Amino acid sequence: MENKKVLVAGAGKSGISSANLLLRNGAEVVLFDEKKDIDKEAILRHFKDQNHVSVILGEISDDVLSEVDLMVISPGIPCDADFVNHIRNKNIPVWSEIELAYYFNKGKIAAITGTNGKTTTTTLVSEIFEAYQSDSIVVGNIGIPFTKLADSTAEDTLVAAEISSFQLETIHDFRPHISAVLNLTPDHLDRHYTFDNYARIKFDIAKNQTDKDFCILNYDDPEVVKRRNLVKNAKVIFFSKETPLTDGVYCKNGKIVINDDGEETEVMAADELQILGSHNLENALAAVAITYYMGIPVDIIHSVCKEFQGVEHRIEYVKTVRDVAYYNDSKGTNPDAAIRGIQAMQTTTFLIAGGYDKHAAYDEWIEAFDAKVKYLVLLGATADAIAKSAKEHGFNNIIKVESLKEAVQFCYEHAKPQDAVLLSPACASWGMFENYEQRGKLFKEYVNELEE
Ligand code: UMA
Repeated sequence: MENKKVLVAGAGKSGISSANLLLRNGAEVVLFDEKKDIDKEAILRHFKDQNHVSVILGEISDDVLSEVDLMVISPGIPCDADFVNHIRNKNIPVWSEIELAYYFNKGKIAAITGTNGKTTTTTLVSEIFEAYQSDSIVVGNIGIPFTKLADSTAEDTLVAAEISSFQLETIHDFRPHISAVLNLTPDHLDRHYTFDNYARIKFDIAKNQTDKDFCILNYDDPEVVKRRNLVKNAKVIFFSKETPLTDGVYCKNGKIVINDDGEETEVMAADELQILGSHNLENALAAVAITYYMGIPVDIIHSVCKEFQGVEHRIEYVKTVRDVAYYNDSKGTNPDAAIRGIQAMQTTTFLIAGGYDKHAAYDEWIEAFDAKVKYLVLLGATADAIAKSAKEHGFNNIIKVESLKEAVQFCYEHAKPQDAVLLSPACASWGMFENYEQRGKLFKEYVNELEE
């Protein structure tokens, strides 16, 4: 990258890390963000070397676009934005932040995608890696840009990477040793337009893999299985909750079993897992497959899996106030994830939902309420659409509120002992919050403020 002029698009986490990685490696950086009203000085403070970086906010001129050798694009920026098309028309390459990281990475990558379960699986994989050797990192959509750590990796570094469809759209050479597609349900259709297009982008995670690599797929998800042929070269390893497989990881007589070329090895009893729900069993099976084919001994996989407690913002118990238990599932950012949230509830529930509009359909999620949801407390841009859909399904206990704080307060005032309150929005947080973490943290803060 020495002396290359690189346009980094987006001045969020990914953009700042990409710019710093490029600066460390001798490039000249132009950092561009379409938002006009962000503090330029605050952005510049992220860089030790400010002589080789300039920041442009709002609009970028054709002259600047013409001068660059490469553009690195942050995941949140749609690939069909005008300025991106402009760059493409000039035949200037556009790299995803992940592609830039891969260019500098030396480690062995396990890259995990899918609609849901990515963060839980990536976290479990990273904990298994860490128990095996301290030289391991966890990066990607999970919240730590891969570009932050890519150039500190060595050949033996184990990299657990959570990868989103946004990040996969502009990869070119990115080749993980292990890839995984956990499941596929419609998400981000405002950006990818069709489910098939979204699914194809997810499978691009395996497109550069060779016959020395492995692709881990969910045998119980028909949308994944029917796209199996999109994996051209990597060896496909399936995982399944119920079907024994040659070359795969599955449950048999209550045990999690690895079948490697016809030879079965028992890993653990499925009920040793502390993470609950059948979706979490799938996440654990995937993590077992990923780490086993990465070469981690089975006893280490077992000991980490049985201690694993799950992740923040994913059906996370917060507190019980006046005999009402509060759960934070802020990471339920699409209807399918939110179905898992409501399914995990054991009692009548006040459900707080709504948020940014990704053009999702809410029918299946509302059908999954299954008489368990007592009240639907709605906020955000999708409140009206969800309310309309709920009423069409005969669910009328709905209230619209203006803020998350008001939502918590409503639940506090109306829930009866033994009810639960669940924040599981079925929508992204954007528009009202910076991200799902901020939404989840605020929810916990409001719950913790409630009087006993
Ligand atoms: N921006 C523009 N034009 C646009 C959109 C955004 O200029 O059209 C600018 C914004 O003004 C902002 C910057 O880009 O200043 C933000 O960039 P970004 O949206 O790519 O966000 P980052 O802070 O770089 O965070 C990204 C991921 N965000 C998204 O994919 C939207 C984070 O995933 C990820 O953790 C982080 O990189 C580190 O890798 C979050 C996410 O919501 C958790 N992911 C989606 C999901 O999980 O469903 C895919």
